[in-house]
Formats: sequence, C-alpha cells, structure tokens
Amino acid sequence: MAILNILNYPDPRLHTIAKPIEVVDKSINKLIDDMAETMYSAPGIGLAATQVDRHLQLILIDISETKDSLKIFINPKIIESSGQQVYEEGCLSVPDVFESVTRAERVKVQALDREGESFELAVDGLLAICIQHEMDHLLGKVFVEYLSPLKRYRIKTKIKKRTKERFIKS
Ligand code: K1U
Ligand code: ZN
Repeated sequence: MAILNILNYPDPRLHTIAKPIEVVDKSINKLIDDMAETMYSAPGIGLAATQVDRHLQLILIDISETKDSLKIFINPKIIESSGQQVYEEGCLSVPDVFESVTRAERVKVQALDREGESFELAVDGLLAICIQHEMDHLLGKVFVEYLSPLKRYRIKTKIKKRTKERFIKS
C-alpha cells in the first residue's frame, strides 16, 4: 500500500469532473487500498479519488471511531434525498478550515462495491453529509464553493500565506 499526495485547494485539478469506472479490476482495488491508507493516515473520515489526482468516480468513507468500517462507493448515484441539516465541514484538501454547509439530511445511494456488485444504502446524519461532500469532489466541487465570495477569498489568502511561510522555513 502507499500514501498518496492530497491536492490542496485552490489547485485547479480539484475542479476536474471524474469519469465512471468501467471495470472494477485489480488496479481499482489497489487504488482503493492506497486511498484507504491515505485517508486513515491524514487522518480523515472520507476521501474522493479526485483529491489524489485520480479522476475516477470512487469515494471512501469511514466515520467510525475505531476506523474499521470502511465504506467504498464506485460510480455513486444519489437516488433519493430529503430534509436539511447544517454541519461544520472540513476537507483534507482545505486544511484547518471548518465552515457550516447545508445539505440533505437523508440520502439513498446506489453504487458498486469493490467486487463490482451493485448495492443501495439509505443513510442520514454525518454519513449522509460525508457522501454528499465526497460526491461533490467527483463533480469538481470543493465545499468552500458553498461559502460567500468574501469567505472564499479569506480562505485562499490564509492558504497562500501559510504556503509562503512553509516555503520560507524550508
Ligand atoms: O473530503 C475530505 O477531504 C475528507 C473530509 C470529510 C468530511 C468531514 C466533515 C464533513 C464533511 C466531510 C475529512 O475527513 S476532514 C477531517 C475530519 O473531519 C476528521 C478527521 C479526523 C477525525 C474526525 C474528523
Ligand atoms: Zn473534501
């Protein structure tokens, strides 16, 4: 397994639209294993292939405390959604930024598993938030795009300042 590089906002590659996975083969299973290792080591509770510069419709999520409930969604589609909830979201591609986003409270997702078998899952709460957040990545959308232009400008300035400071120190 390998730890992959996570793209940082505002990297333009984060705006790439992911392609469907045609065949769930060994290379996709290797990508799943590498993404899982990357997500757990970050640490994060979700990761989309877009964030590791692989523009395929694949997301991983594990919201458990024990980190032993990995959920894999290949070519995910939201087939039902209802309600609203607000949550202070984070993103491994936007380190140290947490902002409130409104999303559906419940979603039903259809996807393929790592064997290429189709399944459906109805979820709510944090898992529903995470699925919507990760599926946005596959559409090239980062959660800060739900914020006002002023907030987004401030976040970009903060990230640029931090990158400059790190460059000077190194
Ligand atoms: O997409 C990502 O970058 C992963 C992101 C998922 C997410 C978190 C919160 C709301 C919506 C989506 C993260 O994992 S950010 C890190 C984080 O929230 C976390 C990390 C360790 C323990 C608990 C939470
Ligand atoms: Zn994210």
